[in-house]
Amino acid sequence: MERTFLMVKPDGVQRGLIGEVITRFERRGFKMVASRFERLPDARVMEHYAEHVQKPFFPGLKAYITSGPCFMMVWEGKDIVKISRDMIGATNPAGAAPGTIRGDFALEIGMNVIHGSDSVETANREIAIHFKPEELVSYTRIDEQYLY
Ligand code: RTP
Ligand code: MG
Repeated sequence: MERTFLMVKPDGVQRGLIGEVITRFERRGFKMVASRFERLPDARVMEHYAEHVQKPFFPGLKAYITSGPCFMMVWEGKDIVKISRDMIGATNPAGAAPGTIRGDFALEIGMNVIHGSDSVETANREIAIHFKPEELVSYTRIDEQYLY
């Protein structure tokens, strides 16, 4: 089954949106298989945002993402990478559709509440950066027979 890496960013944590985010993914039928609440160490920020390290917005992004704890998660389900990106909405909340997480809760590109992996390949890379294989649990949700 496909997996993705999701992270409630420091603004989302400070605004009390962890539960809201989890509820949306649970209701859709997705299954959380790992989580951790932590302030990201610099080295892991560089690894996670390797594609953005040279960009002009990176210093601001790094300061923001290390400004407080993040809620890190691995979720599992059919087509979860594409569907979770759709549920999260556009990177710039100004263009995020109502009904998406960013479209409902954010106003600024620099404080957009949540991160989600943008491809299956990226998801596998990000899961490996933030979690050890043994931290991912395997279980069956009781409603899976009606979801699949
Ligand atoms: P994310 O990685 O956080 O899920 O967001 P994303 O794929 O929608 O956007 P991405 O292009 O990967 O950018 C990563 C994060 O960097 C910040 N950003 N700021 N000021 C800017 O122009 C700018 N561009 C990107 C955002 O916080 C974005 O989520
Ligand atoms: Mg991204």
